[in-house]
Amino acid sequence: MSMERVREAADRIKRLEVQGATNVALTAMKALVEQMKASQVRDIDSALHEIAEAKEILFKSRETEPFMRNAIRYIEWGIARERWETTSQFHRLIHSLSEDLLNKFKEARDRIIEVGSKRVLDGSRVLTHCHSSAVSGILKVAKEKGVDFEVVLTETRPVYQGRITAREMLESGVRTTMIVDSAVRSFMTKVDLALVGADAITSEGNIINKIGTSLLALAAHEARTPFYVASELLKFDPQTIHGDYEAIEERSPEELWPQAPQELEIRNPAFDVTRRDYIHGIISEEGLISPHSIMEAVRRRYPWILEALGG
Ligand code: RUB
Repeated sequence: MSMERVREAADRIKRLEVQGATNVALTAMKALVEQMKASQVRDIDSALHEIAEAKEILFKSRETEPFMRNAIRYIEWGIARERWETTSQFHRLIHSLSEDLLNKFKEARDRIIEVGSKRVLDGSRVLTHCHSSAVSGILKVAKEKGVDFEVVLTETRPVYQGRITAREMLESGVRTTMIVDSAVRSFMTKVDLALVGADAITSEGNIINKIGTSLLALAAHEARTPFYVASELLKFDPQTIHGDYEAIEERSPEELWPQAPQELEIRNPAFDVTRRDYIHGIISEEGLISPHSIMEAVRRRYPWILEALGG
């Protein structure tokens, strides 16, 4: 099988045409489902073989994306667990597994927005970094509810995802100020809340998000500004339970300086780790939880994330 749809999605993800953990997971899952619906698999072995091929391509597109990996493993796990005998039964199963997942995504996001929007208070200023659809969702709903607040956001070097957030905020009528990433400490005393998204949550309750997030958390800690993370527990990486580190994607040096002097070494990690000690709370589908209780929350809500871990 050519895996055309999967390859095309992986390319768009790699190029950042699709950006943010949630959009990446949705795009990867939809591509896999389309590919499987077009395929003529007749038995479990050939189905699992095709999924393995798709996983190989999609997982490499962006390394630090457990949400995408969990979504694909859910489909794989369902195919291995459910009874199906014909190609058309297989196609129906794929369809219902993807519908289940989409419902889980939606339920989780709705709850995060409901909980998170209560943390945005009248007269307050919220600092954010990068572009997170969870954070944008919270801020948009707070605005719709009539809360009068402002947003301060970083431009987010090197590829300026802050501009995406800025446009969304302005379209929603939120007063918005952009700062350079290195101005975070200067502005931390002028804001009431720091709110970011996440790409990954580890078993220790640490979170991984756009490079610079951990600096923001440190500055928030020093200024005693509450630092919250809005994230689906679906971003939990089960491999961290076994001691594995979450891989941090390293992107092209060209993003920093195209045609830089050849002898210059450029490093461009896309994400960094924020220790749980700096996180006031994770705004999740299980409510506002402490990073310390992450394992219980995942076990309660998504036992399959722990069961479906198959590489
Ligand atoms: C995006 C980023 C976002 C998280 C959460 O990085 O760090 O904060 O992915 O996003 P990039 P969401 O632009 O490199 O993908 O809340 O949409 O899942």
